[in-house]
Amino acid sequence: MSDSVSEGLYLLDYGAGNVRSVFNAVEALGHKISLISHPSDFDKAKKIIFPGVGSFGHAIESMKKKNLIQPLLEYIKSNRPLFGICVGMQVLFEGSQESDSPGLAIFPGTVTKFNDSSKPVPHIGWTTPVLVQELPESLSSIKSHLTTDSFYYFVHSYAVPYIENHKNLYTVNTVTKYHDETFISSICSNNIFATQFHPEKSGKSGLNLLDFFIKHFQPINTFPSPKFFSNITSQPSSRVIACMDVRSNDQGDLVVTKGDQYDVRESSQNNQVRNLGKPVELAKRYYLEGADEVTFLNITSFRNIPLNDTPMLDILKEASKSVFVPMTVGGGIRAISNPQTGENWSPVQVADAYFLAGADKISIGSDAVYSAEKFIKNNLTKDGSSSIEQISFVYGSQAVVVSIDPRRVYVDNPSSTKHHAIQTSIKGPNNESYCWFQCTVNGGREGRDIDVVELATSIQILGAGEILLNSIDKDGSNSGFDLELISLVKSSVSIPVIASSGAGNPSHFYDAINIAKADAVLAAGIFHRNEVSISESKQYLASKNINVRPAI
Ligand code: 1PR
Repeated sequence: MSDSVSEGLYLLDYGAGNVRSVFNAVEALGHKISLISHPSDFDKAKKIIFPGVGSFGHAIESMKKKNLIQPLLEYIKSNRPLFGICVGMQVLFEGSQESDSPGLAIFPGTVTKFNDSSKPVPHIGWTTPVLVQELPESLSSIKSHLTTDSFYYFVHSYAVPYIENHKNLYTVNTVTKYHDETFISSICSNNIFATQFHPEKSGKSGLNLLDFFIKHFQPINTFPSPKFFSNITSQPSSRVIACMDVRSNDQGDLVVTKGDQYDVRESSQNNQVRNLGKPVELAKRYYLEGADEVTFLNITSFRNIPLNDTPMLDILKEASKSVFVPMTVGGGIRAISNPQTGENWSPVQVADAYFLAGADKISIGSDAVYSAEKFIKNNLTKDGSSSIEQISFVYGSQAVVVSIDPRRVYVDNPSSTKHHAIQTSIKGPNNESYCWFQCTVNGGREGRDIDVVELATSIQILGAGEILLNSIDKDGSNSGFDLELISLVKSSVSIPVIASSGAGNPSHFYDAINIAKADAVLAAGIFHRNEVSISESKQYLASKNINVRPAI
């Protein structure tokens, strides 16, 4: 790519969010991009990409603190192109139900919260934008990027609702349907192009769209008279996620390992840690095979200080250069103090390090259990002290996943336990017909007196945006997911639930989605051992009429 195309291309870094993803996506396209981090940088900019991750209020307040609001408004007034992404689109409106801070009011309207009584919220997943307006000639080539074959990645609880025939709709480019609500998924007005979805995390479709903006987008001063298309059929798809459990092996290298009911040592080979490959190489492979997300779990981080675990941060940095779908990282996300040096890190500082290294979501395991226990003890009162509350305040709940490691505890009679017990078709060792699901910490090593329903409902109130639901009983078994566990959790919360542990073939994915109503399915062993590929899994799901983003 010639430097003239890239010249003057800037990325607005207001210090709250993962700018690395956009940076890497632009560089992978062969362009150069510089950071705007000071008001004077706006003068040099010819095109700006304005990525937004996190909450509306935090984005506005961070920009205020850095004195970026006035220069941004002047930049927009000067008719130079701007590409707003997600919260970078939302702040262009007058305000949001998410915050009392006013927006930039470039566009009329308020960003509102999805209604979670009928569907999982946040909306997390891949779906297609639907063009609702005839576009001007200069934008006709954008149409090829906004067809119903182009899936983009959305992650948000708030959106600008689409109101048909509203007088301001001349700015609407595409809309997207999320169950019963239709919202604006992209706008195009004069010098502004903005999307609710994340092109930098939308694989090839997203990279093409960014490339279009960088190479071809010019301000459009005249729009043809509105001519709306009303065939809005897009619907969210089910996600297929590849998970890598990462730890040091006995030689000290970070490897992808895999447990059998959480035991990652191979008894037939001198008790060595199983080594199933290198994390970055596997992540790249899964991206190319069509994974909708990749997850890294640093499974022994409870033993050490994750911020000193720079190899894990290096893995993320390296993977984010070639993996353009969302990456989640878990392991050791909590408040940390180092007794040797006296240093202290807040949970947000620990999360910052992971986000800056390229993570899009962080996953909290043990610390979520302790937070839920405290929340229940305090009569369901939030006091702002938990890692979930603190990180979701800054990055938004959609960036906070809670990873649950439950195991079955069998009872003869539901009244013999204070915990939520279900009747089960998988009988216990003494032929018991009931069980409850006990939450554990430290990689399943310690059982706690809290069940999965108590944990799931508490962490939702504390601000988690998604649940990664493992099962110690099913982990590594290839015998299918624990459908009873997934159904129980799904019926207890309104946030999305990722089914994990036990996948042995694609029909297990179908059952988790179709029977247990999981929002996404995750597997490790079958993908690492090449028993089933991600594309085969997706083809199978599509053949069963499950809406999935086709593998690329
Ligand atoms: O407690 O915040 O430090 O987080 C630690 C994280 O590491 C937690 O998310 C916990 O689930 C994970 N973890 C800890 N120990 C293990 C272990 O295996 N010994 N891995 C572990 C959990 C479960 C899944 C696995 C699925 C799918 N692994 O990640 O990938 O079960 O496997 P399958 O498809 O092969 O059946 P914290």
